[in-house]
Amino acid sequence: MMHRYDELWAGLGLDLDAHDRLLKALPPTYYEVYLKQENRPRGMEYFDFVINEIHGLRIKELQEFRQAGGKVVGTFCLYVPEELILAAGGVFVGLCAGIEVGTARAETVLPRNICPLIKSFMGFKLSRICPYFESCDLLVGETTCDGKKKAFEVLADFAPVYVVEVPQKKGPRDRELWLGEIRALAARLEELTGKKITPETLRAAIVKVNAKRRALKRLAALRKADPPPISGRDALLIYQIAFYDDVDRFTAQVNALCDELEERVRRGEGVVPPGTPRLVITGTPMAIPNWKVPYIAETSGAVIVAEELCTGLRYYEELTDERGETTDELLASIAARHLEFDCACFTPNLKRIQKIGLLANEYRAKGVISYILSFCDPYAVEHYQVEKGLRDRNFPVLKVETDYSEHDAGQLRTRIEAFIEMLTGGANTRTE
Ligand code: BJ8
Repeated sequence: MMHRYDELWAGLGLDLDAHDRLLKALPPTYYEVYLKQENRPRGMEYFDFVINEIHGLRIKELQEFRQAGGKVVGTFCLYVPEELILAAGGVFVGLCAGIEVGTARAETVLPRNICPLIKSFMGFKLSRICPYFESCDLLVGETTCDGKKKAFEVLADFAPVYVVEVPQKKGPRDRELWLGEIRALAARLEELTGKKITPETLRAAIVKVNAKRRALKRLAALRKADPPPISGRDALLIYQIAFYDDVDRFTAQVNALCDELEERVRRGEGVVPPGTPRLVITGTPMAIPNWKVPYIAETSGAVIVAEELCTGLRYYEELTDERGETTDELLASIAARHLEFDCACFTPNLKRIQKIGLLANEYRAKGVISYILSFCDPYAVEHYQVEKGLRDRNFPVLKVETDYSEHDAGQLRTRIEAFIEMLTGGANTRTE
């Protein structure tokens, strides 16, 4: 049962009726996808609590922080470094949305046939139903895909927006441009918060975020066990919460969960029987509460053991070098770290393709789901390379192109079940 915070929500200017409809939609889904799972780790209680209070206690914390003079910065992409926001004394929140809400409003300013993630965040803002959006003092967008890049121009009519230019290649000239963008963002954040970014604040922020990433890496490594001690759905939920929660508290909770999972692995205890077919998911991010495909896969006889997603490996894999002496050296480390992971917006992007194969190998996956949000050109076109790379390594791949609606859930289940059946039968072909 979600608690109500009407005064807080009204104070933020939310449309309370529309917000109520959103809140009502979530509990049955959450029960079905999460709470019904058997043999969940006890440590998931904290993350259930965070979801239950996602529009309550965390928003209250953000408001208290703002009332004390703090600034909240919203982002939409991994290429906007959270370390910088923290070093400038701000708080970072991820604003990508994974639910079909506010579509009618979004379509007044966007084309109908656009990626659901973009439509969803625009719908959230225009319908005034997201307390995170309404808590932000600045939104930082980026020039990754064309849809987002142009959507930020529209968004700027409704909220303060700053856009960083992300290069499309990773050569020396691109790295130089990117470092300049990181420096400029640092200056913009200092202007927003009125606080200087110093080597000390920057290093402390890097150490803090590295600790969060290390905890997530630890969690990921435990999923190599057969049986895995935690479901793919629960791991995804944790990655999604990483974009909202207080960094230190989240890190401590993930580490506490890992202590429990280590015990489970030692006892050979898991969430599925040993030998359950293991899957890797790769592709576009799954923003909260987009759990559709993992839910279907894990209720069709498989278990997801790794995600080559921004809500997964791309978020935590690379750490930032903590060793620089000056602000500029540390900014350079942040810039370098952010060009280490591989979004399909870059060209060429073959390291991503190799990574998926290595991941599938390391996690002993039987197959890979290539997950693409509808109208996402970068990932849809790059699927060709993904499939080719996986075929070379003898990994079967299932391409799933979908949106946030439930209208294709039945059809998806049929396809995913057939894929899993094929994997367990030992066949090795493509399923389209
Ligand atoms: S680093 S994946 S978070 S850009 S799904 S909006 S690409 S049309 S979200 Fe992304 Fe940063 Fe890359 Fe990650 Fe466009 Fe595709 Fe939509 Fe996307």
